[in-house]
Amino acid sequence: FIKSPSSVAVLGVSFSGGQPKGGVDEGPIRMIEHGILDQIKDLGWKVDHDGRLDHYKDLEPAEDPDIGILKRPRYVGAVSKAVSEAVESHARQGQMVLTLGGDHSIGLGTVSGSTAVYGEDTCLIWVDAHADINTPDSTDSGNLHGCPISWMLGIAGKVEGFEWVQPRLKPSNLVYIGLRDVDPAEKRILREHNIKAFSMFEVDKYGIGKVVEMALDHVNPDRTKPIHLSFDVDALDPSVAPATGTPVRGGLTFREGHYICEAIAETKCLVALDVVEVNPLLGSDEASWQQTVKIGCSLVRSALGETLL
Ligand code: Z70
Ligand code: MN
Ligand code: MN
Ligand code: MN
Repeated sequence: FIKSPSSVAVLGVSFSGGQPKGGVDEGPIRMIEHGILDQIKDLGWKVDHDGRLDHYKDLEPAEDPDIGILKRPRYVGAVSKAVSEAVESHARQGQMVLTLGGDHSIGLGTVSGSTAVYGEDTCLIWVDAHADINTPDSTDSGNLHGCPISWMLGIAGKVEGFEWVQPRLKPSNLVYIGLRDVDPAEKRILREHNIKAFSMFEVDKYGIGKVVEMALDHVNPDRTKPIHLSFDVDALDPSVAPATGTPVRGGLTFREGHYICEAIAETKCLVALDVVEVNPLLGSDEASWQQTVKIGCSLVRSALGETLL
């Protein structure tokens, strides 16, 4: 893979079907209105954005009845397939791929696009309050943004809409940072597959610098493998990023969140970045959603090298 690409493709995925709250589909447009594209250009990147915000409305099936408890399975599956193809085609051209979400179900698409190109070397760093690793059998909510990783690992079983998925992520190449709201069934899955996770407990215990170093040492000891960073803004403390669907207290500070992005930028191994679950219709007032949009943009800039001298 190209260690320092000069061009970044920006995909706006205006999708909310992986969870019940409206508004998360407005994350991309608000980040673009806030100036994220020019901000990236100002960092010296060539920005490839076709001006489209994909709602994938044409992929919404006329009928999409629940499968067991799973909500909108065919729509979520179809959107992730389209996202995967888009990410793959840009990555094949040697571009960094930035995906602005949208709810985290689209992570199945973005990561599938990366692993299609970079294969089993691909490292996935999932920054989140949640593990998003429920299987269709283990989920209690039926919200598919809580399940994308189970498909990547090939433990989801067969579900209509997801036949296209090729599980190419090795459990040893996955690491979490920021967890604090993990379902009992998810804890069993993490243990069973020996998946490395740094919860807020480890962030407090070791400090963010050590945690990121240990996370990188686990998935990418020589700093030679491509990294996909999937950043759910609910990893941040709700006082820092209030406008998100499932805020959980006790999260990352402003600096801890940015530090993760900066340390990954420093490796020069980043090939893809997702910033998801920004919901401008949530938060108590105008200032609180604007603060969240602004932080989404500054996380992107940090991951793309802003803070490095
Ligand atoms: C829970 C579930 C989740 C985000 C909530 C929550 C998952 N484990 N993810 N909010 N971003 O429903 O499966
Ligand atoms: Mn394009
Ligand atoms: Mn998530
Ligand atoms: Mn989350």
